[in-house]
Amino acid sequence: MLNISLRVTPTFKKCGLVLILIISGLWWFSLLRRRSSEARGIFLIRPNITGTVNRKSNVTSCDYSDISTGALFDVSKRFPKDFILRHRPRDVLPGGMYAPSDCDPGERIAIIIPYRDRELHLKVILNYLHMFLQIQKRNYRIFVSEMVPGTKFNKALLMNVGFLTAEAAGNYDCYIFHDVDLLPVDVRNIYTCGDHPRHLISFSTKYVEEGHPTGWPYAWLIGGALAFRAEHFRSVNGYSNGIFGWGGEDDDMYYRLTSRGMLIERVHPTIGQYYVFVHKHDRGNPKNKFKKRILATSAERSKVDGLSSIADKYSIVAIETLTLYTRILVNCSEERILEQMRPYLYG
Ligand SMILES: *[C@@H]1O[C@H](CO)[C@@H](O)[C@H](O)[C@H]1NC(C)=O
Ligand SMILES: *[C@@H]1O[C@H](CO)[C@@H](O)[C@H](O)[C@H]1NC(C)=O
Ligand SMILES: CC(=O)N[C@H]1CO[C@H](CO)[C@@H](O)[C@@H]1O
Repeated sequence: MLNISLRVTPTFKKCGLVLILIISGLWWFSLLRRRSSEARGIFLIRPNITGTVNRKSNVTSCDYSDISTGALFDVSKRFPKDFILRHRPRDVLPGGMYAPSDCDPGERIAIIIPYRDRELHLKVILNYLHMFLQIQKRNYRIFVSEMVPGTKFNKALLMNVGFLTAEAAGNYDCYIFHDVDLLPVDVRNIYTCGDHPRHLISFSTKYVEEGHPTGWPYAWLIGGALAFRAEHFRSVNGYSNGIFGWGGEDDDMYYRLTSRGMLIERVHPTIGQYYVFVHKHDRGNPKNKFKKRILATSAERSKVDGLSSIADKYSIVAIETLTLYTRILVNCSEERILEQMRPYLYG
């Protein structure tokens, strides 16, 4: 047998490395392109809920350099819930739409809140977010995505349906998935998308209470408030459809993003502060027993479990244009979805 010993010069090594980088870059690029074109055309178009606040053609762009307000309240104190409940948002159009009249923010955002049985939190967050986003001069619409009574909470599926509905309604520039019990404290934390998916939280009172003095328990945490451009969200195939009950969907999203080499931006801790309502663990929303298995299969499963496979898994029971938000009522069959996910859940 020939014994070929290949002696590599440093330059040759460098060239090889660059070549490998280029090739893997191209491979990722083609993968992402393929994924995003695959996902297109599957979602439902519901023209009846179209409606966004149009960009004004000749008003000047909003100036964000003059947002000097910082924190709206002191996170270390009791949250002024009564004040927020009394506060009535003004100038909101039906469906929870708003755009400033004196300037153009240049970006339209959809806030998507997956919701289950927390009426007080919903009231507080709606009042609060309208105020917060109006101070920030954002052009936005708030969607609340909810399961029909009697079904188990599937937060990730609700977020997917919220995304598809919002996209069909207004083809937004930016989609922000937002928990119902989280209040952004600092107005300088502008609700907007970046070049990468952006996690808006870097400090949360909930984690301080749970014994993490930095307000931050682990590096890969991306739950709570996450901002995507549509192409970011589509390139990871959205969230999983098969996570019922409490927990796992955000870590699953983390692996979806990182397995595709996507970077995640995070808002600086000085302004990324959130107040979190403490609540007892919801009844009727048990911990997800497949969590371990789900997180072990995230990367592989993300190719087939998400926006690309959602069409036959849910139905929209109603879309209501309410005073402060657009309500999306969703039905799905847990048994049927889990049956389809069987190979990933039972191994
Ligand atoms: C904006 O456009 C409208 C008509 O489209 C015009 O009446 C108005 O004067 C314009 N305003 C400015 C500030 O240019
Ligand atoms: C939800 O779907 C199930 C079938 O999967 C059906 O029996 C039930 O009536 C639906 N609920 C509503 C409120 O549409
Ligand atoms: C064609 C159609 O279904 N139109 C409906 C759209 O939604 C509004 C309420 O938001 C109804 O009043 C219309 O009848």
